[in-house]
Amino acid sequence: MKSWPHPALPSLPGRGGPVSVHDTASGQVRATAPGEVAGLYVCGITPYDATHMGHAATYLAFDLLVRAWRDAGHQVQYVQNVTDVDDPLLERAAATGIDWRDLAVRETDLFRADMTALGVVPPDVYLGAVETVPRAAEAVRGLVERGAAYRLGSSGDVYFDVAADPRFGDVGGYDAATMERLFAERGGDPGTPGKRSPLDPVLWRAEREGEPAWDGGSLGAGRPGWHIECVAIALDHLGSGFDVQGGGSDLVFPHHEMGASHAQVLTGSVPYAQTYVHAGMVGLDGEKMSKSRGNLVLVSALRAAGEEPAAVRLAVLAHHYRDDWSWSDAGLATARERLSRWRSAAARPSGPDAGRVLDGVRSRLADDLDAPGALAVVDAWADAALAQPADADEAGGEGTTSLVADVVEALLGVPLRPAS
Ligand code: 5CA
Ligand code: ZN
Repeated sequence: MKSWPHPALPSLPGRGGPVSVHDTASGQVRATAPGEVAGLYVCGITPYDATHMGHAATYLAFDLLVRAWRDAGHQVQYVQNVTDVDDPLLERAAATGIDWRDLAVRETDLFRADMTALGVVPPDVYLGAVETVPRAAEAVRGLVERGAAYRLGSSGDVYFDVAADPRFGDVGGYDAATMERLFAERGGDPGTPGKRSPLDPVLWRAEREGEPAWDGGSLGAGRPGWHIECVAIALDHLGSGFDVQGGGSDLVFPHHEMGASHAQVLTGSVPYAQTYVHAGMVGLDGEKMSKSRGNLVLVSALRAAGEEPAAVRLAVLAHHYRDDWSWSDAGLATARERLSRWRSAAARPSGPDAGRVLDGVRSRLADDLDAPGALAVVDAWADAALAQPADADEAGGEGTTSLVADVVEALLGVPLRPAS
């Protein structure tokens, strides 16, 4: 699947230091320790509706990680999926009388346009579930061969036996009751009769009347379960033990827990990912923003209303990626003002010491992607620049404003120069 165009990344003097992020599995902020190539898998959209600010915030969080890793001298192998066949997509397509494939294409196109506008660095590998069904089916057959999966006689569906992974539960660290609750809330089927454990997730859903299906070889016709799709793509393009598995915090359980277990049993290698990084949930009026609730602020609607993407970006970056927060017009207004101040300061011929901005933004981002801290560094510089008479002979001298503009564009993705 094609991804989207790469934003400009001005080069900066020197290098950023090692990047630490919060790991859900250990509950600690830990240094990522990639080799030359840093491996990142971020769970992509289910394209049955337009991108909302919650999705955008999650992709912006990992965009900061990619930028910080690049600045630290790593190449980044960034892999993302599109869940372009799944129950909610099929249901929405049926309800609106549109072919599910057309719906997925339409919403994925809109997502690409939104990501391009927001200056999000694209994944290097962007793959749909549909185009990777054969790989997912192979992974399911591998789990059957290892005795970690079983077929339900009633439906022919194949389930993963969570007891096959002694480390099951390590990603989220939840107790059994919480796992059961979250499993039921987030697409699982704890009540399906005949399962060994209520938590066992489906690996291969046998063909149903009116649903798309693919040849699964010994599995019969059907389609893969959600978790194994991501695992098949990640193992193919990153291999076991890659650096960061990312997504929103609603994916900790069951999605990332099950994915880790599938992969660990399939490969015999532990851990699946070195670090599990989760972005907080963005809400509106105190409720999680979600397609199913319909309380959405869409990136495309903001763009259509003439909102500048750089302001939208700053409205998101004013929040730490791990926090849950609510989108508001007031937050967007603050972001517009900030953008305008930064631009006024950057338009001056010179300003205060830019090296402190470079070091400060680098060190804030290296510390668990502290975007609000990075914004405060730039705010302090802009305030000092604007407080000086326009013709003052500044300490930083010529080139300072240009370096600050490069720092802000390369590390925060916010262009300060007038569009040429
Ligand atoms: N296709 C699956 C992942 S394989 C999926 O969860 N799709 S999604 O469209 O529902 O969400 C896409 C990404 O946005 C996921 O990483 C999800 O965790 C994140 N996300 C969804 N809702 C929110 C929200 N309200 N706030 C922050 N992130 C969110
Ligand atoms: Zn996923």
